[in-house]
Amino acid sequence: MRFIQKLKKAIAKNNSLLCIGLDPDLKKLPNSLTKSIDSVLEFNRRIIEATHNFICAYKLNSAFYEALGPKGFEILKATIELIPKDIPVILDSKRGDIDSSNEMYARSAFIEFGADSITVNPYLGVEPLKPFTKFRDKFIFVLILTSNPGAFDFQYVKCKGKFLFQRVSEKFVNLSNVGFVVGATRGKDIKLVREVSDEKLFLIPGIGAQKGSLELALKYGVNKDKVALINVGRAIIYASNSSDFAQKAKEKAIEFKEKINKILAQL
Ligand code: NUP
Repeated sequence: MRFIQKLKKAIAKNNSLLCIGLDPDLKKLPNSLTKSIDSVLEFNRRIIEATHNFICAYKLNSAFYEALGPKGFEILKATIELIPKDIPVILDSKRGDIDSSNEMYARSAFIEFGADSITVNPYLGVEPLKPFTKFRDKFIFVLILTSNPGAFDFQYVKCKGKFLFQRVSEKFVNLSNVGFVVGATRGKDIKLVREVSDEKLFLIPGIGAQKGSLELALKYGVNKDKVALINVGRAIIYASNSSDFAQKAKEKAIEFKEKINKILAQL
């Protein structure tokens, strides 16, 4: 099924725009599990089991799996297989290279790991991203305006009267199966990206641990159908460091889902 259809169904089924970031960090695993690579799949399994009815997607940052070495790749694949088939999976690997190399990154994400979507870096240009977009049932999220302080180094450089991130978003506006990553910490600047298109789907990280504003993220981030993906990682998956971690993650997920829906109802 196409990413967008799968996402719409999951949003409707669970009445949720929440996307959970499954970024397992050995140091932060709960004390009830060994802080070793052997616990990672079990940790993910328990979080998925506890939360999958309250979210519309999972986002897995591949760095957290690659950092575990060869076994990490197996855990990444096994985690994706654990996720119910009706919930879309976004692989946050921020790929982006020349086209022949992107061909391999796309194969890896979509065929080998079975992800529904991937994040990509636009720095090498629009054309080299074709190997990703030619998978018509998949979806790419292009980094436009990121949540980290370093966003100011390049993304806010003025370029023919606008910020570079606006110019980048304009380049992708007419491509289908392409959405934008915008950081919740960017507040009202998200509006500058939304002005480029009232249709594009935004993936919005930076809520919770990075203290972005959920109100502003939704106010300026949702499209004309009132849809955006609100990603929360650490604030949910590490809600407790003892044996109740899955239950606490579930409670946090419900709390975020309800907060999102309350704000949406007022927009
Ligand atoms: O601009 C971005 N900011 C950001 O935090 C783009 C991202 N892809 N991310 C990712 O979102 C980050 O790498 C991490 O995987 C997740 C945020 O997690 P957390 O701060 O909710 O724990």
